[in-house]
Amino acid sequence: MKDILTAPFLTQMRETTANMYRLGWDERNGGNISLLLTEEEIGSYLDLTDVKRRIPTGFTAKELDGKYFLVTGTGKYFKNVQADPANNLGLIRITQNGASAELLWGWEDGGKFTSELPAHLMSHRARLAVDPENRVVMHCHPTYTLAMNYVHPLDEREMTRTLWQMCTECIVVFPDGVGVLPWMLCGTNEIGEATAEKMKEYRLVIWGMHGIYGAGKTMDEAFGLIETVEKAAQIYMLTAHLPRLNTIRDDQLRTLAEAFGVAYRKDFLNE
Ligand code: 2HA
Ligand code: ZN
Repeated sequence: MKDILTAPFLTQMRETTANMYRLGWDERNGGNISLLLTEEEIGSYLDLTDVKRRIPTGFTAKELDGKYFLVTGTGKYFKNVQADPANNLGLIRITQNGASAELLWGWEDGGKFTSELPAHLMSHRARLAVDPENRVVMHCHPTYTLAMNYVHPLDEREMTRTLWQMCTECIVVFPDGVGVLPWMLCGTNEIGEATAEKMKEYRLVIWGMHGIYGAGKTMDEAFGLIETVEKAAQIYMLTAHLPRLNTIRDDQLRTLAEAFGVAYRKDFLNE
């Protein structure tokens, strides 16, 4: 067996959590990531018959049975993942119609998966139905995105259009826009179901006054989506209280989207 600490997926997870921590998106135990892995990817690092523990998930999702996920742990700090992956991360296999997670590696101190596992697994299921190559679901609390939630209508069309106006690249990076949920209790199956419902349509979902979810084929895609929204939200927060002299007009946004050939939410722009 090869040393799992040398596995590319583990390196990626350590680097991503470290980056997110340093960007200020994941204070204390804030944020969580799940990465879908294949048996081929992990088979040379782990004995897949050696189940350390079985942990109930509290929900069902039969489409996910037999799938493997590398997941951040509940109560764990992104700040600590880089130096101590074996206590802060876990690699699980989903079984029993989604009701059980078999721990194959990690959480060596007795820990378990993020409290947001329902939102993650339900979002994986929703994204996989739209894009069979989706692998990553990422949640965090980016500062300016959160700030914007307090001073901007929590409306998908309005929020997306404002973000698109803040940086020329936005409509090209997230032409599908940003889904928005009102404030809801986190860590529940209800917010998981609501997030997954939005994920059928969007790769980005804002949790009102809490944070954001991003999904993608790779860690870079999910990270890049959130990073671009956060940059746009930063520009918004730096300018919202000042007289607006210039903007990217709707016809210019349309020109951009068409020049880059992206399928954008035409209904999110004004005539
Ligand atoms: O895991 O971010 O939403 C901590 C959180 C909960
Ligand atoms: Zn959170």
